[in-house]
Amino acid sequence: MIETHLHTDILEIVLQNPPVNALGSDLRGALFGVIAAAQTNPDVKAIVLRGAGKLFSGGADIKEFGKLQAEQGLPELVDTIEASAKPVVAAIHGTALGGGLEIALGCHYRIATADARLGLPEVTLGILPGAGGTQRLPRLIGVEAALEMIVLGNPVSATRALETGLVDRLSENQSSLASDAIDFARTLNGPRRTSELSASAPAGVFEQFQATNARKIGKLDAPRACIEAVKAATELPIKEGLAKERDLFVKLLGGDQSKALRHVFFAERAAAKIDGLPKDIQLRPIGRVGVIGAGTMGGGISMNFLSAGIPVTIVEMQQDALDRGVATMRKNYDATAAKGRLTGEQVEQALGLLDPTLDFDALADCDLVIEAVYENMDVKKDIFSRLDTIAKPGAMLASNTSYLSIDEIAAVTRRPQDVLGLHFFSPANVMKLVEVVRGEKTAPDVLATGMALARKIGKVPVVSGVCYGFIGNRMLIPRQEQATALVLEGATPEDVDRVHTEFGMPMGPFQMADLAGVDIGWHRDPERIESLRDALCAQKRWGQKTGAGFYDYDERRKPSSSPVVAEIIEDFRQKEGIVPRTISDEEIITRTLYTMVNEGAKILDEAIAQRASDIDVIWNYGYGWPRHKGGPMFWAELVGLAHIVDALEQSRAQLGEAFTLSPLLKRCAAEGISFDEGARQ
Ligand code: 3H9
Repeated sequence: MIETHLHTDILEIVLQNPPVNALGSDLRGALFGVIAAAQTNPDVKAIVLRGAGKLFSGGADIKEFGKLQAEQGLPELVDTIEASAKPVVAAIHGTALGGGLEIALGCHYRIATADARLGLPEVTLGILPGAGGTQRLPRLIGVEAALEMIVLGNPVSATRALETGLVDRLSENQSSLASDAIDFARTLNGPRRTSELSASAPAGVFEQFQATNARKIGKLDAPRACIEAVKAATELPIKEGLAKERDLFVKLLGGDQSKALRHVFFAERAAAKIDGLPKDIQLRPIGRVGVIGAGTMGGGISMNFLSAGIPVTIVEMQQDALDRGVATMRKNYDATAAKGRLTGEQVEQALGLLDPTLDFDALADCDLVIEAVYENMDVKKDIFSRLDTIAKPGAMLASNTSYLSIDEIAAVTRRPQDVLGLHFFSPANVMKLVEVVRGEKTAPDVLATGMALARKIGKVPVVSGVCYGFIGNRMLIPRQEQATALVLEGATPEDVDRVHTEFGMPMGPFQMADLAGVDIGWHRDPERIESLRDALCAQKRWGQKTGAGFYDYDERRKPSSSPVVAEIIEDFRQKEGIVPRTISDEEIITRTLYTMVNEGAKILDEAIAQRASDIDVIWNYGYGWPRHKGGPMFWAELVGLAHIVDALEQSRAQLGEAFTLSPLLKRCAAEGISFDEGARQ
C-alpha cells in the first residue's frame, strides 16, 4: 500500500495503490500509521508524500461509498497530516483529484510537476469534497477561485495552481519531482496549516456565482450544497465549517442523484469491457480509414479520424456531392476554429489528411472502410460485395447503418469475420456515442479494434448485438408509438414533450422528430394517409428543415404550438372514433418511459446488450438522458421494477395488441433482483 524511504532526515512516503492510488481504507490505515511513527522518530525532520505510478491520487475509493461508513476516516486522516509537528510536503504529478487533493491540502506545502492537474471533481459524482476541501481551498486560494473548482468540478493546471497559491512551486517533470520535493522539505522551518487561515468573501460573490452558473446548476443538489459549504468557510470557524461540510456530504451521498452519478461513472468504464475477450488481444493496425458517402454522416465520421491525425479516403459517386461534402467539413472546422477551439493550422493539418475521390478502387489501401450511405439494404449489399473484391486482406469493413442487419450485410462478403457495425450518432463529429455492432461472425480482434479505435477518436463506444435499431433506436420505437397514441387519445404533443423535458431530457419525442425530420422513412405518397405522421408529411410538415412539423418554427427555429397540427389531430380522432380524454403526466411516463425500460429488458434478455449499464451509457451519450438519473435501466431499478410492471399492466388496454411484457422484467420485479442478476440466471 505504501513504501517509505528515509533520505537522511527526510521521510519519503510513496502511495502505492494501482491503478489510481485511490484512498481506500487499507491505504488510509497505513498512512495513519507512518504519519504517527514519523512524529516520534527523532531522525525525521520533514515528510514528503507522493504517489507511485501515473498520478498522485484519484481520490477517495468510490467503490467503498455507501458501505459500512467506509468513507469515514479520510477527513480524520487529512486532519492528522495537517496536525503533524513536522512539515509535510505533497509532491504531485499526473493528477491530484478529490480526496487526493484534500490530502495535499492537509499537507503544509505543495510542489507539482509542470504538467500536473489538480481538481475537486466530487460534484460530478453528486457529492462535495468531504475531507475538508470546501473549507481549506477557499482559505488557501480565495473564494472565487475555490468556487470555480469546487462547484463546477473543473481541474486546474499546475501553472494556474501556482498563480492561485494552490501549489508553492513547480518541478520540471516526474523524474525531478522527488528530489526537488526533498530539497524543498529541507529548507522548511516548521508546519504551515491552511486551516489557520481565514476565508473572506467579497459582497455578493455567492449570489453572482449562482446567477452566472444557473443553467449548469439546474436541478442538481450537489452544486448548491458545494456553494453552501464554501459559504460556511467564510462564516464559521474551521471546526464548525468542517462539521457543516460533513453534514452536507452525508446527505448528498445518500441521495438518488449521487447514486445515479456514481453509477454513470462505473457504467462508462464497464462499457469499455467486452465480455469473453482476452484483455491482451492483438488489435489490427489502422493507418488509413475509408469512408463511403460524403453526406452529413460520412463527413462527420471522417472529421473524427482527421482530427485524431488518421488519414481518410472519402468516396462519392458524383463530383458535386463530393465537393459539397468536403465544403461542409471545412465549414464545420472553420466554425470550431472561430470559437477558438482549433487553430487555423490545426484545421489545415486535419483537412490535409483528407483524400476525396470518385474512385471506389482507392479504398484498396484502407485498413478500415466505413459505409455511410442511406438506409437501403440492397444498396448496402451492393457496396459490400464490391468492397469484398477490392479491400486488402485483413481490412475491417464497417457499416454505419442505424437499423439494418449487419449479419445480412456481412453475408454478401467472403469475409464476414471482418465485418462489423460502427453506428455513429448525428452530428457524428460532435456526438460521443458509437454503437459497435458485433455480428454473428465478427472476429474478436475486429470487435476489440473497433472499440479501441472509437476511444482513440474520443468517442464512448458500447457493444451491441444485431437487432432492428440496435440498442438505442430500438428503444425509441415503442416510445414514439406510445407518444403518438397518447396524442390521439387526448394529450397534445406539447404535453408529451413537456413531461420529457421536465424529467430532464433535452427534448421530447415530438421535438426530436421535428429535429431529425418527420419524413424519415415516409413512403412519400401524399395521397396515402394512414397515420398522423403521413398527414403531417403530406402537408410538407417535415420538421425544422421545412419550418413546420409537429410545431411551427420561425426563421430562428423557435418553436410554437401549431393550430394546423391540432386540426390534423382532431380530424384523426374523429376518423378513428376516439373521444379525447384527459391524460395525466403519470400516464405519459408509464407509456413512454416504462415501455422503453420494458424494451431495454428484452434487449438485455436477448443478450443484445452485455449489461444493463451499457444501455444506460447509450442513453446518456446518444439521447441526452440526464446523468443524475443514471440511465433508463438504473432509473427503473430506483423507481422499483415491481411498480413499473404494475403500471404497465394497468395500462395494458391502451398499450395495444402488440405489447408484451419482458419476461426478464417480470421475473426481476417478482424476485426483487436487479436486471443484471436476472440476466445472469
Ligand atoms: C472523493 O474523493 C470524496 C472525498 O472528497 C471525500 C470522502 C470523504 N475510486 O478512469 P480510468 C478506477 S470522491 C475507485 O479508466 P484513467 C476505475 O473505475 C473521488 N476506483 O483511468 C477504473 O477501474 P476498472 C473524487 C477508481 O487513467 C480504474 O480505476 N475523484 C477511482 O483514464 C482506472 O480508471 C474522482 O472523481 C476512484 N476514485 O483516469 C476521480 N478512480 O479498471 C475519478 C478511478 O476496474 N477518477 N477508479 O474499470 C478519474 O477521474 C479517473 O479515473 C482518473 C484516471 C483521471 C483518476
